[in-house]
Amino acid sequence: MALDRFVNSLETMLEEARASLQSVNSADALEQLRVKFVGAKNGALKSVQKMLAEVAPEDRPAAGKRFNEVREALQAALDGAAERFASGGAAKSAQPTIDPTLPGLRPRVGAIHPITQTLEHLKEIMGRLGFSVTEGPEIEDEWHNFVALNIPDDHPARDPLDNFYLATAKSADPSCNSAPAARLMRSQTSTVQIRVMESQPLPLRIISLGRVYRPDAPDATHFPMFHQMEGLWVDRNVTMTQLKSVLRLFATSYLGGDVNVRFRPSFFPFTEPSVEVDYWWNGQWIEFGGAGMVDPNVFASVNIDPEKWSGFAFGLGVERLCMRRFGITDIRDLYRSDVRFLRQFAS
Ligand code: FA5
Repeated sequence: MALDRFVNSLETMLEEARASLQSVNSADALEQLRVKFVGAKNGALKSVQKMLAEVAPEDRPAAGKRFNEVREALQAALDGAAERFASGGAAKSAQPTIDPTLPGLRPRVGAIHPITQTLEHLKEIMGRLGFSVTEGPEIEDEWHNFVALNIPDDHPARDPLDNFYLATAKSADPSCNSAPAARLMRSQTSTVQIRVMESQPLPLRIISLGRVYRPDAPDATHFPMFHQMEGLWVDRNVTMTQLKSVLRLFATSYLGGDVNVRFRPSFFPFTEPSVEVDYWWNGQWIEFGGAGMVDPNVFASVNIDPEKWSGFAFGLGVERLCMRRFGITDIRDLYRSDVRFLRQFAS
């Protein structure tokens, strides 16, 4: 074989290898090129090397020299491409290798918070008992949180240390001497009783669920922010018997037919008579709400004639109901935002 033809074959191969290596875009493709050009068995270099035996003996030293040069150039081109992958070069990031046989990652689906689940469940039960849902604001004035609920000025429930009062700005008008109206984060959902009786025609049968705020020290059953469900039924001849029936029906629907519920005589300024309602759990009575017949003074503050109308009201602690149902023993766990804890209650 003529020297020219041998050198030509060598150079064509080197050119083809360099062109392929320039556009290579994955480590797998690079490995295929390595096998194609320098593979020990059937690589292109090996084939050209076999042709060396056919070169005339006098040309062999020159052919051998050129062969060695091309082999080194080819190896350098392969090394250069391999380095680009090792250092995360453009070629690597341009098209990451994907193994379609690997099992997929299951995306985590969010879950509804146990308190939200409880709120929905309570609405559903009370809806079946004929109560419709109403809402009220979380920032309240003293009229709705106290005055109209028959809680006088000197009542300990109005102590600034027992409520979250908001800082109120003084009027910018210098001629305005009156003190700005006090506002606070509502301490109970009973505020909604007043708002509903002020604005809706009688008879009424409503519930209202939402957040309330008190500066209570957190412990296993207390938190400074919690939820209440308020209920109000005003009609002709509503009685205490109906109140007890509704609360008992509610408790057995929500907590189960075997739940042990008791009513204790108590006092609230806005109901007369008043009771506190407990359920039995883990060897102790847990108070989950207060209730009673609407006090005539409350009716008077919203211009309802107590001679013609009567009503009952109740306010239940939603967290305590939720805890009993889900078997949660510390209220603080509900608000630690620890998804490992909350995920257990995914519905
Ligand atoms: C009241 O808030 C009255 N407004 C309830 C009421 C409404 C009585 C209508 C009569 C008529 P009390 O302060 O007891 O009542 O709170 C009611 C329930 O809220 C309690 O039984 C308890 O379950 C829950 N609760 C009270 N404080 C906390 C707290 N810091 N953390 C969690 N739950 C609480």
